[in-house]
Amino acid sequence: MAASSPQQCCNPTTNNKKKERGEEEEEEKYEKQREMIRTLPKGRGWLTKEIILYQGCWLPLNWGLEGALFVQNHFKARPTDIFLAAFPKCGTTWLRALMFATINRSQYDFSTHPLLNSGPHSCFPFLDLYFSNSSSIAANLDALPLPRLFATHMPYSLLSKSVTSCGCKFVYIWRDPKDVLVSKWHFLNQIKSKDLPQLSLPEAFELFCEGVSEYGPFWDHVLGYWKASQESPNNILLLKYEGMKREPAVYLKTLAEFMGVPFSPEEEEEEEGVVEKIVELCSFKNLSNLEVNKIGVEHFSDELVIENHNFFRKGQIGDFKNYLTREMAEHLDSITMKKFSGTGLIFGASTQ
Ligand code: PAP
Repeated sequence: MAASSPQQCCNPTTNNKKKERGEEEEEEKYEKQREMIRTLPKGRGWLTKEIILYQGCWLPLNWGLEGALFVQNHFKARPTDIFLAAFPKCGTTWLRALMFATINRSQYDFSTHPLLNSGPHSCFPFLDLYFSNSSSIAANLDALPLPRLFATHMPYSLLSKSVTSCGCKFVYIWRDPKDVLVSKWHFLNQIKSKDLPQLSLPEAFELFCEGVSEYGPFWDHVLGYWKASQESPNNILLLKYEGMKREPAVYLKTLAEFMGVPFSPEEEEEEEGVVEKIVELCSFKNLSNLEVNKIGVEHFSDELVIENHNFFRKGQIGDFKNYLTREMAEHLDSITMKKFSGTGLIFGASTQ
C-alpha cells in the first residue's frame, strides 16, 4: 500500500472527509448497538424503570450497560492498575477509603487527610460511569497517579480479555446476600427518581431471589470473581465484609500486601500505629460523622448525583434480621448454599 504523501496529510479537505467517515462509522456502530439493546430481555429496575439482561447480567441502561459496552470497547487497562470490584452494597465505600488511604499513606497526614473533606467515592473513578462523567479526574485516565485505582460493579464475565489478562489486580468484596438485599432495597428506594413507585420489600425479595436487580444475579457475580481468584490468586483477592468488620487490621495488612505496599514493621509498631490509624480513619463511625458525608453530594454523572449520607446507613452485620422473616432468610440461605455448592466457596456461620 502506498504511503500517503505529507501534502495529503495536511490537506484540510481530505482530513475533513476522513473525520466525517470516522463519525459515520461511529454512528453506524452506535445504531447497531442500540438495535442490539432493543432485542435484549427487560426486567423491573429498582432504581430506574427497567433493567436489561446483557450477557447474563441485569444492568440499568444509562450507566450499567452503556458503561459495560464502553469499557469493553475502549478501556485500556495497565498491568499496574488495581480494581475494586463488588456487587452493589457489599462494602465499596469502605474499601475505597481503605485502599486510597493505604496506597497514599506516605503523602498525607492523618489530621489533614483528604478523606476528612471529600467523600470516599471521589477518591478514585467509578469505571462504569467513566464515559459519561465530565469531571476532570475521569476525563483523563492517563493523568491518574500510579497505580491507577478504579471501582467497578461489573461482573468478571463482562470485563474484556484485555483487562483480565493484562496482569492488573482486583480486590473483590462480598457480603451475606441477606444483608445485601436489605441494604440495596433501602439505598435504591432512597435515591430512585420520585416518579417511580416504591419497591416493597416482598417485591424486592422476589426479584433478588430471581437474580433480577442491578448487576444481578448476586451469586453469579460472586462466583465469577471467586473462580477467577482460584485461577489467578496473585491477581484477585476476595474479601468478606463480615470478616473485615471483625478484624479490620488483619485484613488491612493482607490488602496492603496484595496491593504491593505492605506495612513495614515500624509502621505496625505501637508508636506509629499506621494500620490502626487507617482503620480508624475509614471506620463507619468516623466517616459517617464527617460533615462531607452528612451533607455532601457525589456527582457520578449528569444523571446520577447521590447525597453522601446514603452510603452510610448502619454498617452492621445481620441487620437483615430486622426486616426479613425467618422463612425469607432461610429461603435466601438455601439459594446461596445451592449456588455455591461444589464451588469451594464457603458460606456459613464460620465465615460470617
Ligand atoms: P455502593 O455499592 O452503593 O457503593 P457500598 O458502599 O458497597 O455501596 O455498601 C454500602 C454499605 O456499606 C452500607 O451497608 P448497610 O446498608 O447495611 O448499612 C453502609 O452502611 C456500609 N458502609 C459504608 N461505609 C462503611 C464503613 N466505613 N465501614 C463499614 N460499613 C460501611
